[in-house]
Amino acid sequence: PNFNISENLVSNICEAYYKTCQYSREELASYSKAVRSQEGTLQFQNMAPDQLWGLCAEKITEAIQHVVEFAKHSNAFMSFDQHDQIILLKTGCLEVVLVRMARAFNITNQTVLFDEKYTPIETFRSLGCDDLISGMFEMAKSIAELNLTEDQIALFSFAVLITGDRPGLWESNRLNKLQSVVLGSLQEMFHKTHSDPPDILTKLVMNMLNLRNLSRLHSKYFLYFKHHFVNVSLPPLYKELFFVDENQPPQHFA
Ligand code: 4D8
Repeated sequence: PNFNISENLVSNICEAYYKTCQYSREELASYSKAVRSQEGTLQFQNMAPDQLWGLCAEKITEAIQHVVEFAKHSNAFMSFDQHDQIILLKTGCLEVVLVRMARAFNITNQTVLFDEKYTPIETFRSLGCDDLISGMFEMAKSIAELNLTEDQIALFSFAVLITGDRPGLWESNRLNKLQSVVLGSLQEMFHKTHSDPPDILTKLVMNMLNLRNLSRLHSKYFLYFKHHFVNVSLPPLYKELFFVDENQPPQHFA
């Protein structure tokens, strides 16, 4: 198929996104009054790291499941072979979660929605991976500051998902072309909402590189935690996505 009929493409991506975004903007805003108290934050800070890691893995996995659904609802994504779909989800799902994190990030008080409450970065201190967590918060903040509309978040997260240069892909060229079409539509949208469209697009493209670095950093910590906290039971999907074992066929995407 070719993707020149970009109007259909765009509306299908947005629809897929609206079906799977978990919280509407209104819901997120209504949560914003629920800010975790200092005592509440301390409770997490004093938690055993393995316990907090397990909890974070659970939450991230839930968010990832919605990203998998997002991909499945997109005709363009589904037009690729399952082989490529799996690589794209494995390498890109955390990046898409981080794009989605920007919507659940409150710039005014630098908090993120976690376990029903907006909570500061200190909540995650006991994990002992400050560089990863602060990188994630920085990323959420820098995307949130761009004031994207929901349609724009939909297109941007889709562009991240269909990155064509992940190792092992069969259809890199077609993915790259599709990504250009999506980014082109995104820039067109910026003409209606932003004063300097090329500038916003440049910022987003820079964020894409940064997202990739964060995803790598997360994978490193994953292997480290998995090795050190052998007793934590993790969601199967989380293990499958981030535990690099070439001999293990994927099972939990269904
Ligand atoms: O829509 O699923 O409800 C964050 C996780 C977001 C990490 C989730 C999280 C999200 C990253 C839990 C732990 C982003 C939403 C809620 C849970 C993404 C931190 C906060 C989803 C958007 C906000 C709202 C800790 C949802 C950064 C990371 C720790 C590691 C050990 C990797």
